[in-house]
Formats: sequence, C-alpha cells, structure tokens
Amino acid sequence: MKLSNFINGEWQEGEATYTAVLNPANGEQLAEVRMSTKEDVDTAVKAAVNAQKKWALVPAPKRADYLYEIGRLMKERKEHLAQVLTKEMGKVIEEGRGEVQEGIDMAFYMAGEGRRLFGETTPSELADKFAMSVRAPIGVVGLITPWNFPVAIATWKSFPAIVAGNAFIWKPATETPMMAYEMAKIFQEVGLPPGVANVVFGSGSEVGTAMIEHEDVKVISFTGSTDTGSKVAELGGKHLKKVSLEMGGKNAVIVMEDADLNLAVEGILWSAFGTAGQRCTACSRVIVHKDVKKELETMLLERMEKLTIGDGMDESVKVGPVINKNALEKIHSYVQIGKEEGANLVVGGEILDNGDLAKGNYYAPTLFSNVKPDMRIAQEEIFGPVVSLIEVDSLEEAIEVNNGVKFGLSSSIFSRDVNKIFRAQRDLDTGIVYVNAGTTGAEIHLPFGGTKGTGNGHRDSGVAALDVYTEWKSIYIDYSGKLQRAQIDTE
Ligand code: UN1
Repeated sequence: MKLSNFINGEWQEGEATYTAVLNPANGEQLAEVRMSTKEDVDTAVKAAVNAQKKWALVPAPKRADYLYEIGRLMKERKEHLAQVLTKEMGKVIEEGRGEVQEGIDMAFYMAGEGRRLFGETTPSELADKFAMSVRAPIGVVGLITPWNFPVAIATWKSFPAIVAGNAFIWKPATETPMMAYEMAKIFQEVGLPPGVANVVFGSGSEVGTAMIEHEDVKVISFTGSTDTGSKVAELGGKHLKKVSLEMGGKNAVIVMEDADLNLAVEGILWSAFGTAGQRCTACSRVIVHKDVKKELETMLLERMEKLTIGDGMDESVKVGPVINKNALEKIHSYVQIGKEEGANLVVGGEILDNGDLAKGNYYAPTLFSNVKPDMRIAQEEIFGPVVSLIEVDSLEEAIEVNNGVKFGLSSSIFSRDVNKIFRAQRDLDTGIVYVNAGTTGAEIHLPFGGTKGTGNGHRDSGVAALDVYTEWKSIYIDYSGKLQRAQIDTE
C-alpha cells in the first residue's frame, strides 16, 4: 500500500519518493509513505487558502455537523482504527482502542463548540454604543503531530481548527502515517469541502519547514520533542507565526507515607509502562517517602516481573515495543548513564531479543532505585519504560524534587491526607496534577499542556484549544447617530 497526500479533497498522484512504514512489533513492512516536497506543501496551502474563505462563512453549527459525522464514522470503525494504530505505533490494542476513543470524544466535544464559540459583550464607555468581542477564524493552520499518539493529538488540533472556521495542513510523523490516511478517508467520506482538511506526508526538515516558512500558514501547532520544538519556535518566530508547542515531560508520582501503596503501585505501573513509557505524560520518576520506600520498591519489583511483553495485538500483552531501533538505543544508553551515575538497577535494563522478540524493538521494563534528583536519568526525558525511584523525607522535599526539572507537564500524589493533597495540587509546578492516580490519562475536555520547558503557554484540547485557532475580534457599534470619541472628554 502506498500512502499519498490528501490535498483539496483528492489523493495526490504523480512521481514521488516513498519510504517504508514498519511494524515496531515485528519489523514487517506495513506500507510506504510519500516523502513530500516543498512544492507539495505549496499546492496544499493554495487549496487550503481557497477553501478557508468559504469555510469561514459556513455557520459554526453547520461546520460542527461534519465533526458529528466524523465522530460517528470513527465510532463505527473503532476496532479497525485501533488495529491499524497498534500495528503502526506498537501500543497494546487496549490502548489503541483508548486512543481512538479519545479522538471520538474530541469530535463530539468540539462539535458542541459549534453552538457555543462564546464571545463576550462588554459595556462601552460611551452612551448608545455596543461593544463585543468574538472569536474569528485565523485562516490556514499547520499541524505537526508525533508518532506516539498518531490520532488523538491530531484530533486535539484539527477539530478545534475545523469548528472555528480554519483550513488545515496536517503533517503526521513519518513513523505513523496510516492513521492520518484513515482520517483523511473519513474527511473525504463525510464530504468535508475540498481543501479544508489536507494531509501532507514527509519529513520535518522538508515538509515541516515548508509549512512554517509559508506566508499563508498563520498558525503552527506542534507536539513532539523539545529539540524539534525549539527549532519550530525559532523558525516560527522569524516568520512571525503564532506557534503552539507541546513538548517533553519528566513526570513524577509522589508516594507519601500515608498512601494506599497497592493503589500507588497500580498507578505507577500503568503510567510508567503503559505505551512502553512513550507518552509525554509517562511517569519516569517515583518520589517516595523514606518510611515506605523499601516496601514500595519490593511491591513494584514483584509486579514488574509479571508484566507480559510482546506484540500489542495480543490481548494479554501489557507492554508493547518501542517505536524503532533508534529509540531502543537511546533508552539503553540512558540505562548505561544511570549505572555510571551510581543508581541501583533493580530490574530490567536490557534490550529483549529472545525468539520472536528479536524481530521487534522491545525493552525490558526498568527500575532504578537510590536515584539522586540531579542525576541525568532523573532530569532528562528518556521516553521509554524506565523509572527512577527517589527517596525524600517530607512533602516539601517531594514537591521541590518534582519541580526541580526543566519540564512541567504532569505530576501525581498518592496520599490519604487532605492537607497534603491540597498543598500539593497548589505547589506542584505542572500543567496537570493527579491525586491518587498515575500521571497519564488526561481527558479531552480539560486543557492539556505544561509549564516551563514543556510548552510555550498554549494548551491543546479543552476549550482552551480554541485560543490557538481563533483570533479575538473586538467590535464597537455606535448607534448614537453622532461621532462619539472615546477617551476624549466632552461636555
Ligand atoms: C502524549 O503523550 O503526548 O494523558 C499525550 C494522556 C493521554 C495523552 C497523552 N490522554 O496520557
């Protein structure tokens, strides 16, 4: 199967270079994807510019009707989409279904915005004058999405863009283009006007750069690594783009001495090893009170040894492969760094290549203990199934350690003490805080994003996402019949 671009409602034809899409569970080739050029981006942007002019004039509730249809089709195809997702990305099928559900939820939620898109009315300084502000569409927006959530993150960006009256160019990650292809088919089937939704496959350096540099692309919404994100911000700044960035995390679960330890272990396992640790929200540090450190470590070890690892299409598997060989090597190199730094490797720390596992990219769930907060394994994003246990003496110290990293996406605290809980939710410097739950599992109707190096102040999903895809327009209507001058004293 050859995946080509979806531009102006059609599948782009003609000569092009293609690259292989591999199943991370077994190395099999699933498809080939077009490596597009700057010219392809230009074609897509032209189509989007034309389409957007008319799209902006379609009443928002009618624009939303397309989202209801998109959501309905996604629901109808949920199992198929989940399987495609698991094959191309590797997450276990239960999580594949969960991610598709996240996209469905986003469709219906944003469709509801078609009947809200609230603006504000405000009193005017002057008599017989009406003042209001409304959300106006921005134009053509560029969406750059990562491989770890090939569909959900795209829905966080494209659905608010659609309902707000924009057209978009979406560049999915080259590792996971098949979900974008499936979504493009859905956009086509629901009859979204040609040019409103465009998918251009290819590399960040060619396609991403062309999108950011294009003068007709007004907004860039990016989710991905911190390294790439800062390049996007730099280039976007040069071209005076509105840039929304969601990048890394170094998320921690705090376990206090009064916590329900069984619950905490469940929370840690799910948020550290689900998606093989490849979530921006994944737990990669456990900050534990010294009184329960030993017990927690023993309980974690016991449960980690029972985690089933393998192809995520097998319903009994809990931890799937990581995305590719490069990721495998990066994770393994962090484990070497941890050992050299003097952390104690409790379990894991190896590439798994016995039998069938050798065909895929599998890393053993790994636990380090006696980790010091300033070690590199406790500071840098590893993006794999590796967790560091850090011991602390108090809630104050736990919060300090939690906040002592350059990222600020998600954090969590397990405690039964209401005072500790309220203090923690106030003082944890992350965009998302969980109490008595792991660090993953954000719901789509709340703002998603983080503080410090995680982002640049914008939010995906939730009603806050509309701020990325709309421009505030202030409107003054003077019905006095005379020229009234604001700020000028008149008798
Ligand atoms: C991500 O890893 O970038 O909160 C997104 C969660 C998911 C989304 C994660 N709903 O873990």
